[in-house]
Amino acid sequence: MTNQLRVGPNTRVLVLTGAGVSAESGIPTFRASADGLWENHRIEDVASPEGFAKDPTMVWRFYSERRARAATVAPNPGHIALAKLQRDLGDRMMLVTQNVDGLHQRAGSDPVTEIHGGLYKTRCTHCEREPFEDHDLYMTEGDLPFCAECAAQNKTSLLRPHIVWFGEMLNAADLHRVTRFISNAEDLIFVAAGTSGAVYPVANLVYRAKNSGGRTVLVNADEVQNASGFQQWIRGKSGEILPTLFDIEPPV
Ligand code: BV8
Repeated sequence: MTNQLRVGPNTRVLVLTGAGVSAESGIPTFRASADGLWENHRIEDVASPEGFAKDPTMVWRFYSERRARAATVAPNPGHIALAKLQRDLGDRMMLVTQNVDGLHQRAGSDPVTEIHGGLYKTRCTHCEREPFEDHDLYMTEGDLPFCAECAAQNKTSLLRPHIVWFGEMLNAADLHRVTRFISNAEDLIFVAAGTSGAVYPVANLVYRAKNSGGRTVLVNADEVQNASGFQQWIRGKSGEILPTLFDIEPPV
């Protein structure tokens, strides 16, 4: 198959996924579906600190509906293929996802760098307590969650989704780990799968990989905004392409 990527004994593989990788599991993508709207709100307005400050009930409903939906779907062959690749390559592979749905973890991928946060994590808007696992749904104003640790100090602090919203910085340690993986690779393959390359700074990663001498490959259904960064575009569904994409050379 011409589209196979040879993974030699010294090859390191960085895979970046976006909403398109979860589409075959039944989770709508951001921009393709309903032109990036949710209940007639622009995603950028709902997934933002300003949106949360203005209407925390509406934002918690947005994330609660996604929590409920993601719990009803299953990982698809694309997720499963990436989990197998990680088992085969160990620390020679890094999986970075912009998705927050947890499907990579449910397919067995570990570790997963959730560069835009995670749907099933919640944190306090004020205190420094660690983000915690939370599968609860907060659909109405009466459901709004508040921090128990702040309450113990007579403070009222709303809890928020542990998501990187538009206008918020990405986790510096995550970004550092990704850029270090790229710069340490003697022989790098960078694969972006199911992402429109529309959101920064993640959309710039392909250029960092290309400029470091890496091979850059796009697995995507449609044209993307950062197309100039890719040396190869394998057009199609990630669930059909990823399972046979990598040809791993047995260790000598
Ligand atoms: C920051 C969490 C700085 C929310 C998300 C102008 C220029 C440059 C930057 C900016 C700018 N204006 C504003 C910015 C900054 C902004 C940004 O990039 N905006 C965009 C809209 C221009 N970025 C930020 O705000 C970031 N922070 O810059 O901080 C800063 C500096 C100082 C001080 C403070 C801050 C934070 C960005 C993170 C936002 N959060 N997610 C949530 O999920 O609820 S982004 C959100 O969109 C998702 O995480 C998602 O990952 C991301 C991108 O979407 P995709 O995953 O690519 O999905 P999409 O639907 O777009 O595409 C799917 C693709 O799959 C399609 O191409 C389709 O063809 C394909 N497909 C579909 N099915 C399949 C398939 N492919 C294969 N198989 C299939 N079956």
